[in-house]
Amino acid sequence: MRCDEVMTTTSPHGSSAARATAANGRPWWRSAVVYQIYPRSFADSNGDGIGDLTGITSKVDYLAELGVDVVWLSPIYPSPQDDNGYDISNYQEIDPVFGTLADFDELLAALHDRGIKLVMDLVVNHTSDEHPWFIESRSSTDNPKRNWYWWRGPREGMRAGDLGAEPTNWQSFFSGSAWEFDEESREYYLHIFSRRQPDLNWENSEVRQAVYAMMRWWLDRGIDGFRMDVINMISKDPALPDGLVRSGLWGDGTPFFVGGPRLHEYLQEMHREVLADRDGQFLTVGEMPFVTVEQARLFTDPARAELDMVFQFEHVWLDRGASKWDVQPLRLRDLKATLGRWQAGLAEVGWNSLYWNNHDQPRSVSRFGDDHNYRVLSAKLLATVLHLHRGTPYVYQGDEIGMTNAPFASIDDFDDIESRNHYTAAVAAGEDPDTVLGAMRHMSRDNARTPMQWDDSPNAGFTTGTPWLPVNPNYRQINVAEAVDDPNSIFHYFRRVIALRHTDPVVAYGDFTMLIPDDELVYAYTRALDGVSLLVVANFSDTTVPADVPERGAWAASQLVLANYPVDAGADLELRPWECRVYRRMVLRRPASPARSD
Ligand code: TEU
Ligand code: CA
Repeated sequence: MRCDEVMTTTSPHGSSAARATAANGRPWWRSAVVYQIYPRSFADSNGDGIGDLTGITSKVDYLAELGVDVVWLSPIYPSPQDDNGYDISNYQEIDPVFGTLADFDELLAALHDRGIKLVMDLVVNHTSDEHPWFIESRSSTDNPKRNWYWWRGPREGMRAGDLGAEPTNWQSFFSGSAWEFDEESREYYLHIFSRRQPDLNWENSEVRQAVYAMMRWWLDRGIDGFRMDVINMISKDPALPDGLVRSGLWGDGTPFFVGGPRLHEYLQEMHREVLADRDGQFLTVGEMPFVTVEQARLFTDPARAELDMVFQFEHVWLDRGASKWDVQPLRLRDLKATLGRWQAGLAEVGWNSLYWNNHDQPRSVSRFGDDHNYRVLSAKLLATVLHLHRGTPYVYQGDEIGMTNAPFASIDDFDDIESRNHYTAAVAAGEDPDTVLGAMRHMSRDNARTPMQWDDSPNAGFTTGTPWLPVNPNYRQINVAEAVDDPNSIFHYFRRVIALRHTDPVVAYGDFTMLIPDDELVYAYTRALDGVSLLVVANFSDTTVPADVPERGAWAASQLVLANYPVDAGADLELRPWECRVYRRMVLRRPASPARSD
């Protein structure tokens, strides 16, 4: 048995990741690729224009053909959908718009039959304001669940309900104050996202135990892990200090609720109470805006039993100024500096997640690539550069066919609460509506949420009804059917990139070394393991440029493993527009020269 061979307990076909630890003692998810599904927009099976579980089940063979090992489902729980499901009113059921628990079990079985795991979205920083816990909590100031949320009276000396009487000056991520006044009790409750997403009070151990019980319930149902929503915001500074006001009315509360004082304690308790004594290995990934490399080393250090990996945000915050709507040009040097620092920072301890986009970010080929003149080439290049880093890659639905940002015309085309609230607040503050819309076309989350493009039939085969969000009109050219039929498509290229991680241990486990960090056009790095070395070179421009890396000639003469252009054998490392190449060679380790000190 080869050192990287995995002891599979599930059916031979489909992806090889298995529930057990890889034979080499490394967790299975270190050689896995995750596919994120946004259920509202994936596949509609009953013509109501909204994607659903039966729709996803009808596509599992497509996912198996792509070769992914894990599916992460964005929330499918009952919800008034104020934030498209990230506002949950019942954690242990399925929203009827998505189906039933029986539909869920059928999907889980269909995925497992193909060796694909299922990771659920855990949204426990806040609930919906329609969750029974909050309805009880709100019902009276002495209700036993009052302290399950953050309730406070008005600011000292202020009259309840008046502007400025909020307990702190914190801004919500969805614009406006992070506090909502409750006429009934004359008190305020905290919501760092929408006012219909009240924050849970994790200081209260009853809250924590209720969450752990709910997690065990889903694990008992056979799921394989959790993606944890804004999990680094669950511990707040109980003193609730005001934040710095940089502009406008509200202050920045993040220093007081991001990476809070008891976060590590809670994550260790969660692991102990939910995962530690459970057979098998599960994947846990924590979404952590603002997290630093140093903090991530602690969160993902296996010895600390907190999380397997985190989603960091530095590389998706490079092209912004004061806010995400203040769009700035992206410099490749900055992108390499950030991703290189995360690679180096988690080389010895911890583990990286790798992603260009998700349901909160614009489409990667439109943002980091060139979706006009080089869509196919740049989509393949972005997959190559991302997937060959050290860490677990995440594919967001549609990446594998190169879906692009959408041509939103007016504010009426947008659905996302973050985008619509921003538009209202910005225009009310006197900003020019067209300028605001311009930024939203670039950065709105709705760019990621247009329906999946399956074929060139009406509504791209997503629904036989009226889609909840318009299908991108470019679906006639960009769709799964066309991609599957074209051996040179982005889809088949993704299959090769994903297969490389399954077949070549250097991809999953090799040491990472960034090359030519100051080059503004070429991204280049090596991976090395047990005498095998890979070189990845990628030209992020529409001009032909050299990849001026060390031992350039030797690399050019070595084995070409992957490329998005046809390459003549031995061709020099002269890269055409948006060209990427991957070379492989054996590097004979030179015997250590006795002189060396280190
Ligand atoms: O996102 C948290 C988060 O950081 C995002 O709000 C992000 O800052 C913003 O969208 C970027 O513009 C998580 C979920 O992924 C998101 O969909 C939810 O809206 C949010 O939490 C609240 O649950
Ligand atoms: Ca449906």
